[in-house]
Amino acid sequence: QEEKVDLDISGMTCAACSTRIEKGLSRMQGVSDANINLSTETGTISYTPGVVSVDEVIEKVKKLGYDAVVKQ
Ligand code: 9UX
Repeated sequence: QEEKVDLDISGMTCAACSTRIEKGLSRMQGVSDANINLSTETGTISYTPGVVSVDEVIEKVKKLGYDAVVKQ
């Protein structure tokens, strides 16, 4: 029952930023994969609903110092 969500992420200025977000999100319970693209300012996160929510993923990105919204 794994799902994927696409995010628009702003505030990344160097390649280490995208790596920081990937590592931070990957450490969360319920997140199985996080691919962040610096040049397109997007990310795809694989997660298990019920273990972690999209809101919690977005809050984590914000705690790391960036902003994120669900990609429309
Ligand atoms: Mo690069 Mo990003 O020095 O927070 S890691 S700007």
